[in-house]
Amino acid sequence: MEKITLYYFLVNNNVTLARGENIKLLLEDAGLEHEYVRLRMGEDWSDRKVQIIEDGLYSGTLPYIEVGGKKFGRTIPIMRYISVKLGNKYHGANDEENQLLDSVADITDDWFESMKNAFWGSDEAKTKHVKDGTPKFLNIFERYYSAQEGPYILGEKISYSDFLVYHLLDDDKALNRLAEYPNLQKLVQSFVERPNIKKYLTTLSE
Ligand SMILES: N[C@@H](CCC(=O)N[C@@H](CS)C(=O)NCC(=O)O)C(=O)O
Repeated sequence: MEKITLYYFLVNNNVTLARGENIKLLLEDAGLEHEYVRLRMGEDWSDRKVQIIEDGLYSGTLPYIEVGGKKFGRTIPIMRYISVKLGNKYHGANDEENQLLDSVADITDDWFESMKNAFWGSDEAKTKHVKDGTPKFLNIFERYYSAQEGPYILGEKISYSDFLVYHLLDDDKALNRLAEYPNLQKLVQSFVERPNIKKYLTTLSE
């Protein structure tokens, strides 16, 4: 693929927090040439929002990517688009596998929304999310991953949904809450050992 430019907010001064990082991880894993442009909410966002709506990203939201002079929006559709461009590299092998990936991806969106509402919500909402919200999603995903051989949702082959689940575990500070979730542990152990991911994660801790 041609060079990809990814645009997303820098949330809370944390370079990995929130939606853009799902795409960043996929770009790293695939070894694609890319640039990651970080925008700040208050600064130039309102002008940029008007501009991207004019350019056809009608929801006016981040993340989006620019490739070959065209813009493409929405996290999960962007991941699917890249996968398709790479010959379905991060898709399933048939309609049923792809339905499973769709379902898992859809639930990660519920999880993200729950986490986001707690993040911007009251102390009480935050406490409730940590106590009830996170375990609710850990249980759901443990069930999904325990139904497969693993380590990934489709077995040996990684798919775009695995990136979404891994990154939510990270965003929701659940990577160290996996003692009772052996299949999610297996996912994380394999994910962080993927050569390009391992290299990228090292750059984050430098
Ligand atoms: N489901 C969409 C959500 C897009 C979305 O709501 N993005 C937020 C940031 S996470 C945004 O752009 N907010 C600023 C705005 O709506 O003006 C996706 O994953 O792309």
